[in-house]
Amino acid sequence: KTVHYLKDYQAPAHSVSRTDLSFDIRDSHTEVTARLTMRCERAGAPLVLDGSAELVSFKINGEAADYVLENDKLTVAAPPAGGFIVDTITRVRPSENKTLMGLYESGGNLYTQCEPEGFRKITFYPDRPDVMAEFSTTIIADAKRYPVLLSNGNQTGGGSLPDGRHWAKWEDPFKKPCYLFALVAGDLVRTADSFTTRSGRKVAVEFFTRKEDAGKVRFGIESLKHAMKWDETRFGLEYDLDIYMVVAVGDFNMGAMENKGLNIFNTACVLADSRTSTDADFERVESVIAHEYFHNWTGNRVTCRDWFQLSLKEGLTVFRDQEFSADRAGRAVRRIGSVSRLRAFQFPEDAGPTAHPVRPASYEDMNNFYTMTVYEKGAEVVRMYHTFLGEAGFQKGMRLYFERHDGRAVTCDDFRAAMADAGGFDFGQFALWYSQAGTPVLDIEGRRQDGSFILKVRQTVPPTPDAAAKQPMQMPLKTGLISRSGDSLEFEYGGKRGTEAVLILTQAEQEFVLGGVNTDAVPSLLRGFSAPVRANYPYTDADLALLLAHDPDPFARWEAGQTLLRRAVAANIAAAAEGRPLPAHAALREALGHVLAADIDPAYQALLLSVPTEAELWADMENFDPLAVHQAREALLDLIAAAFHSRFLALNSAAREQEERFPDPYGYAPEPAALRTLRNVCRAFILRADPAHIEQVSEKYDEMAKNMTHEWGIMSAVNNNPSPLRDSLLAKFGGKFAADALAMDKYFALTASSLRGDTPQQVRAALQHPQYNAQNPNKVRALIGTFTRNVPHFHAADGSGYRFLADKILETDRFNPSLASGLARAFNICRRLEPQRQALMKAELERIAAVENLSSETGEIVGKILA
Ligand code: BAL
Ligand code: ZN
Repeated sequence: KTVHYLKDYQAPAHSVSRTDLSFDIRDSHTEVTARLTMRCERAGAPLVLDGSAELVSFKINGEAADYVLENDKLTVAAPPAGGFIVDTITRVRPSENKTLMGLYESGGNLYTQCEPEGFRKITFYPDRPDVMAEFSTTIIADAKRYPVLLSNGNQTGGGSLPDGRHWAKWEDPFKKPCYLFALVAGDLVRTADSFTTRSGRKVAVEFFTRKEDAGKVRFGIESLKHAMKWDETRFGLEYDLDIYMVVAVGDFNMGAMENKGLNIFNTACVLADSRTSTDADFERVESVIAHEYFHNWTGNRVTCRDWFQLSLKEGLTVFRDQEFSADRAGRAVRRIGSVSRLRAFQFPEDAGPTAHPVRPASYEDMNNFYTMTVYEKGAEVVRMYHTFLGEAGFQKGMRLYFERHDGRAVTCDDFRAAMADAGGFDFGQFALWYSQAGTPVLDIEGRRQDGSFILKVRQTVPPTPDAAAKQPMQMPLKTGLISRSGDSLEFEYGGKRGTEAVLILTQAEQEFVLGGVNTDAVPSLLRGFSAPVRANYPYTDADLALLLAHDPDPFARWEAGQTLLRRAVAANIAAAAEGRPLPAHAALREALGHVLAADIDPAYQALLLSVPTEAELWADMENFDPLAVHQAREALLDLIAAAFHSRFLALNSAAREQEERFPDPYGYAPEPAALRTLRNVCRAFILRADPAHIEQVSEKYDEMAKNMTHEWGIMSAVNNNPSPLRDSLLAKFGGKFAADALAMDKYFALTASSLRGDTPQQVRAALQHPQYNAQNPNKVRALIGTFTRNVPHFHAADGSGYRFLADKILETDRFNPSLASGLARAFNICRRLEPQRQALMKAELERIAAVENLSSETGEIVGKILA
């Protein structure tokens, strides 16, 4: 195995100023002609090009050149000094390429995916992000089979050729690394629109889909135009080409890809209509469309020097898409959603065998580093700059970043320096956020003393596989104080008086004196989740109930409720372990009663009623039995459902009445969507309290299923129901949406997430379903990926769930290693499980590791878990 280290970085020995490509698309293969205009940047260095395609011809300055081709590297020992031309011809077979990297076929059309290292599957090239060139692309293909021929930039030529063929030429005037190259050829329908930039330039907006999907692009187009406008208004950034294209493809490893001027999207992240997409799907489309658009500046104009710096573009761009979504609608709800995701998926990663810093120090296969840590924790790191500097200071930092680095490939340190220099703020210690893995823990105590409230904060960063000893980090702790009567108290801090302050943590142990506090107070901590940490404070249940009722910060208020809920699950676990009856949770029920009666945003109310997921609950557990946690959580849900059955019925009816008053009640818009979120929470509790209610649901299904959000909510609410009616409803759902691939993903997810005893058999049967396709990542994630989050079945005590997953990983690894290694991450939890399950999981991991020809991607993940 080859390990790549950040410390070994060397600037490229050869640069490329122009890359002129020609793709001759034939039935059996595609011939790729590449002309690279290169220059030697380090005298005497050999020329090294990455490539794994079949090489037909290789010339330097028009002459056949001597080279050695080994391990996907072509080396010329003594290339010319100064400038020279490299001409290569390669042959690729897109229809045989099931990795979905490089040039591949999906549904008869051709698409590319080059990030991070797919370009080398197309031609021989210095496939690294710090080699930036201007590209031209000529595509020649049969006009009937491939009427649409697209690449990056602007189209500068095209026409007919003999034998029914045609050609198109595209030129991209902006220098870019090859990972941003894209090509699409196929029979696609174009939906056109336009956007006029603030300087008055008219940009063509074109979305391409298969014919049957053309009716589902309107929302994506509108989202793009909102994103273009927002980036001008909030970040002062304008689009730079004359055309912006988005292509939807059903077979795609990622969510979407920001190729310059020619984004390629997983259909799941661009298509939306309310009959087949939930409100959550609409929101995802809006945010992913925005994310890819925002990359045009943060990623494309300024890119990464090397792949260790991936978070430079991803953390920043996630922060930007989060802010966009928050500005569009529901800042509080969006923020809590991001924090929940971070806690459910990134915290476990940061506490497990694949933990790595936001800027990893090493990798075996870069595909394994498109992680929650690089993306979501990276976004939290960017958010902390924003919290320290404020909006104006942060934007000043962004302007300086672009002034210094536009058109270049740079590092996370360059970004940090721009923020520090523009803001006059010392971010020296902040560098640790890029080099230390692990979620910091804050143990906080508070006391009143001499008219002040004193907070004592102890900070520890846990050991991770890469490093045991950690240093304290610099971070903002946004804090308020709430009086016993629920008022926000004023206090003095840092020479200012107010109801909120940002405390700056820098040391392992620190005291903060909040002055002028003459009454009993409860601290409201980590407001807005101001740093990606676990914060502990010895709150009483009464303190938490007070914060849940009165904290003006929506995150801190929600967090108080979550802490109460976590404590309730923990109490259930303890009682069950000791054979005691489960507690009655009177204080929690009282607090939830207030939440149910509160006149608040329904989407926020729904969040306050959500019990933390198992993945979140496991966060501070070792040597645990996942089933015991699951049962304790289920018991709490049962108790809440029973205690408030009539309230949930009433709330659901009230929300329905409000929903029906909207002019377009079942189309997507934030306000009715918020009502539907609440309604679906109510439905789940109602069916839990009264499983026989499925009979009415079944009778009235068609009347109730007004759009996909309703259908999804109803189907989710009956999904664990033992009645055969659940099976007939699910079968009906599957029949109704048989022709819609994205809706069928929901069918498979429902099948795999049911808690019913027959789920493993149903999942196995689904593998044979005519609409299932083991080579399609969306289907595999919907069925197999969902199954790995089905706690009682995946963690079945006999190891059958682990065995099933291992079989699927091995099958998938043979043709799509990225997809397989993603599935393997479900085993990350191994070391924290109780010994028997740990042994069962380990046996499956060892079975995978022993397979000959296992991919380096899957091998890296499995190897780290077993290490
Ligand atoms: N760059 C890979 C897909 C994304 O993060 O936008
Ligand atoms: Zn991205």
